[in-house]
Amino acid sequence: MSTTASIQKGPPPRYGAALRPTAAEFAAAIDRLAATPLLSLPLIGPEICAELAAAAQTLPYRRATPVVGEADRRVTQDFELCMDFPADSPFWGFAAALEGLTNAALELLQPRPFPGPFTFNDLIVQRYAPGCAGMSPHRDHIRYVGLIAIVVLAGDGRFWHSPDRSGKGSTEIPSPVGSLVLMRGPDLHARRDRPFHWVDGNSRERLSFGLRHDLEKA
Ligand SMILES: O=C(O)CCC(=O)C(=O)O
Repeated sequence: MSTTASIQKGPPPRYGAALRPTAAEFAAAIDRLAATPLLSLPLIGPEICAELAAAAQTLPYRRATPVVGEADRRVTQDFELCMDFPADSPFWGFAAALEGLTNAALELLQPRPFPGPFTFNDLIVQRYAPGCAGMSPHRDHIRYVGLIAIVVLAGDGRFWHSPDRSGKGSTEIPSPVGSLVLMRGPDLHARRDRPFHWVDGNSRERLSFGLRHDLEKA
C-alpha cells in the first residue's frame, strides 16, 4: 500500500483542538498497549466525523484486492480504499494533529515506549458498503511499526480482536463513530508480536481512516 506524500501537505493542522484525549490521557492509552495489543477510545465528536466523512466521499476509490495471501494466510477483503489524497484534503491536517498528540503523549512516558519521534506516513480511507463481508482475520504487515490508528468516521460494524487467524474466540473492540482503535505495531514497548483483527457486520456504509508508519517509506 502506498501513500507517499508527507503529512506536511494540505491545510494547517486545525484539528488539534478537536481531539478529545489530553496528552496525558493519550499517554495512558499508549502505556496500556504494553499489556494489551489493542484498545479503543473516544477521539472526535460528531461534527468533525461528519466533516471528514463528507471529505471522504469526494476521494478517488478503488476496490481492495478481494483475496490476499495464500493457503492458511488467506485474507478476504470486501471494501473500497483510497490512499491518494488531494493536497488540500483535510485528512492531511487531521493526520498532523493526531501525530502531534501522539508525540506529546510519547514525551510524557518514561522510559519512552518507542525510540525517537513518531510520524504517520501512510494514510488510508476504507469504505465498506452496507452488508459487505468486511475484512477477515489478519495482522498488519510487520513494516507498519509503532502505533496503528484507525478512526471510525461513519457507519456501523464490528471490529474484532482475535487470538489467531481462525477468528475463533474473538473479542469485540468497541468502534462507534468517532472512536479510535489504537493498535500496537512492532517496536512499541519493545514488542514484536502483532494482533490479529478483523471487521464485519456493517449494515450502514462504514468509513474508517487508518494511519500508520511504514518503514519502507521515507
Ligand atoms: O476499517 C477498519 O475498521 C479496520 C481496517 C483494518 O483492520 C485494517 O486495515 O487492517
